[in-house]
Amino acid sequence: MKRPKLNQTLFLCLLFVLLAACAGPAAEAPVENAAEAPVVQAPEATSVPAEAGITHLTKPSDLPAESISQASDHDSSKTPLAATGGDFLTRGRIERPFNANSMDTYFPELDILIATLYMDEEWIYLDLTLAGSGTAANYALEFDTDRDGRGDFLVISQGAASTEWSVSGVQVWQDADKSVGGITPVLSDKSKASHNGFESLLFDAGQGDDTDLAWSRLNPNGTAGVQLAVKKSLLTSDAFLWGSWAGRSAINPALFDLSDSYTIEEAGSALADSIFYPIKQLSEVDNTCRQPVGFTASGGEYGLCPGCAPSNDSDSCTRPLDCPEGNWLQSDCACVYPG
Ligand SMILES: [Ca+2]
Ligand SMILES: [Ca+2]
Ligand SMILES: [Ca+2]
Ligand SMILES: [Ca+2]
Repeated sequence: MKRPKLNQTLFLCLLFVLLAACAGPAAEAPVENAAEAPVVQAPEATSVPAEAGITHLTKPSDLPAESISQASDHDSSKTPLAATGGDFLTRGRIERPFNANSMDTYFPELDILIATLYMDEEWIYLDLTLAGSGTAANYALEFDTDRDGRGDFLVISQGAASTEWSVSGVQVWQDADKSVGGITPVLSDKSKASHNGFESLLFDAGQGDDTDLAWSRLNPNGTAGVQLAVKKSLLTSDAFLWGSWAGRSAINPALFDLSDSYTIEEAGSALADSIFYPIKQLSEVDNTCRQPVGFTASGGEYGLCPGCAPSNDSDSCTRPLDCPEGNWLQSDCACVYPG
């Protein structure tokens, strides 16, 4: 009489094991399905607008209290119809926050007054103090990381319109083939540029190997200005030169150096006493001189700000060695090649 009871017990155990075995996969199935779902949907995500599919792991916060570098720039609001100084295209110095030809419209949002660099553990920040607010414009931070005078990276903010950090409109370009600057970096070459400027787009509004690489925002403190943030990991060196830009269509990566893309005859000059006055093809753009970070400048660096090194005085203008004496125009600090 014991055998039927044993069989019944064995049967119940077997049934339990079978149910448990079935229950296992059934319980895991939703997890597997959940894990597979994004893979199935991924191809469709490529057709979604760029910002929609971006997941950010980190973003910049407030700027550190202490800056690491600063460049002051000419204030062109002081004189109507002309710049007060700082506009020597053939030396890479540009001060043109005006419209072309008549120069009767001044754009305070394109006039950099102070450019300040900050750095923390993860980010390099550029803070641009502008003469005033206006139509959304483009701003850029240029790095020369091997200190040969050729810009290596260009971080551009296009149309920043909020005080919140955003990757929208932010691009990072590289001059991977070392063509920026043509024959002589920063300075105008004898013939106009045929090179491609910054040709490699590393980051575009969150698209790129690092979706968090670069950000921008309007100054959140109420003063007219724009801030850019880019990861320190972009740069291969802790010692570099940096400069900044404000402009509209002139902030075009393919046109760098601008001093090689326009002759001074084409570009004109913003200085009232120049024979090339007024500005013509190159207008609505401003830049700053370059400051060193992480090293002591020798004074021979291209585009270096005045006073950065004992032997450096960029405000004094001397004829470059590669400019024939007959082609030198001291009043414009320019080497001019007829025809
Ligand atoms: Ca300025
Ligand atoms: Ca360089
Ligand atoms: Ca290039
Ligand atoms: Ca050049």
